[in-house]
Amino acid sequence: MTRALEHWLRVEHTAFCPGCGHGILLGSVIRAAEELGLDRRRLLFVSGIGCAAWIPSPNIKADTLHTIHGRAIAYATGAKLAQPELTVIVVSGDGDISSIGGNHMIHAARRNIDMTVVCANNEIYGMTGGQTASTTPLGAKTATDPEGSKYPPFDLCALTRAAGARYAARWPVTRPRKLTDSIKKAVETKGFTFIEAISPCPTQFGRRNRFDDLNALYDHINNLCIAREAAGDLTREQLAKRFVIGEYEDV
Ligand SMILES: Cc1ncc(C[n+]2csc(CCOP(=O)(O)OP(=O)(O)O)c2C)c(N)n1
Ligand SMILES: [Mg+2]
Repeated sequence: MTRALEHWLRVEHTAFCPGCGHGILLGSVIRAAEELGLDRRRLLFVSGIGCAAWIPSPNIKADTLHTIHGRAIAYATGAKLAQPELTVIVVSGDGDISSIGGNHMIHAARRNIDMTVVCANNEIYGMTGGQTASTTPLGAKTATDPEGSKYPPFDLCALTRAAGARYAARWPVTRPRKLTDSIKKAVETKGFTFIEAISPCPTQFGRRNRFDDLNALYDHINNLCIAREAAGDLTREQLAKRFVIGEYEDV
């Protein structure tokens, strides 16, 4: 962590497992806050429950609401309605935001509540032992689907855009500069905006899916990424296991 960002941190070390992508996302979030020059007196981070919910709280030195599972966006909505001058940024996990919290996600997008939601997608419920999430890839092994998940995952950017998000973007944590730039753009865009950060989970996802070597998991995720521009020629089936990366915005 560079010196310029240290004043955004409350802690010297995070509690994330070795190789977890959430720490890289933490870096991108505070770099975006720093580069935007966000005023801490008008800034609120909100998270639910899960490993990713620890990204803002206790790590970021700003006001943080560490709430209950699946309800981060509901709390964030309340805070924004009570104090419209706040910049509200939700940072939480794929399970928290899009599985148990999926209804809040789509309705906040539909109502165009002015907030940015950063979803750390590690494709699994990391903290509770590796259960299947709404983002788990078809065929991926989890604690609850030892034979492989039977259902396709949500495309969270398409889902939030269809529900009304003014801006959405998807990047893996291996592209931290892209993530930072998209978080900045999302925060600066009025209305509901959504960032999906693909964040590898070596402990729960990697271990069950035979990525014993950390590099293999990171390589695997990088290899699955395909730019939006290049994805246009592929069929739904061909794209089913890929991460289409890039920005989705109004023209
Ligand atoms: C109402 C309720 N249901 C279930 C739980 C158990 N629980 C806590 S975190 C979590 C999953 C978190 O997964 P995710 O949001 O993807 O975060 P990750 O740990 O993967 O970063 C679950 C099921 C809970 N705390 N509260
Ligand atoms: Mg998760």
